[in-house]
Amino acid sequence: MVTMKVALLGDGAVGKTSLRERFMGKGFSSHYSLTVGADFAIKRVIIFERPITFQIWDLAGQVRFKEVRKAYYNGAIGGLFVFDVTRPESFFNATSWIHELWTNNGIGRCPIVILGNKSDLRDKSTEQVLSEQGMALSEELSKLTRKHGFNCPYIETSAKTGKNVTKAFVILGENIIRYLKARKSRE
Ligand code: G3D
Ligand code: MG
Repeated sequence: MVTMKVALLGDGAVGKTSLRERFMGKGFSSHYSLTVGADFAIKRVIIFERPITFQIWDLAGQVRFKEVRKAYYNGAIGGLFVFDVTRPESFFNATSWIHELWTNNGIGRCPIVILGNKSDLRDKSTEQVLSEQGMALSEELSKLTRKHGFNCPYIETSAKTGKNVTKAFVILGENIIRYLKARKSRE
């Protein structure tokens, strides 16, 4: 059984915890790690017809200091970067979050899926991050990862309605498998 540690990244209140809850279903249990200042929850999924265990890490509150976040990223093989489509500043922080994760593994060496969350609020909001901006970020990051066997797709989600939530995690799992295969074949 393959276990994949994946980390949720992004500013406070963009919906990271809600997305994880939606994906796990009601009544899941999580385990808090004092050293990491975060908790993880386990979910088994089938990806490319193989059973995989996701260990999904979520920061407890917003940890301010980058040094503390090191342990959070340690051993992560994938990340979901989440921003709020109605809060542009949460999108502009993308590179900072993603590079912090990549600092651990080497630039481009850890699959990432970009999630534009709260898509259900898009029509009600005056401020917006356009789909085209999400796509452009995806394209930019994918230039750095393609040689490692995967892209960094952009997906619009809603933790409220459930739109694309399972899809986001499954695509991340698929890209992790692609990455591991590419890495193995190069050894
Ligand atoms: P975080 O873990 O990234 O800090 P949370 O974010 O999951 O705690 O979500 C912050 C707030 O946004 C919560 O509202 C949550 O219900 C809401 N939220 C999360 N995802 C969505 C979404 O897709 N659509 C809408 N409409 N709301 C969402 P409260 O009011 O509990 O603070
Ligand atoms: Mg949270």
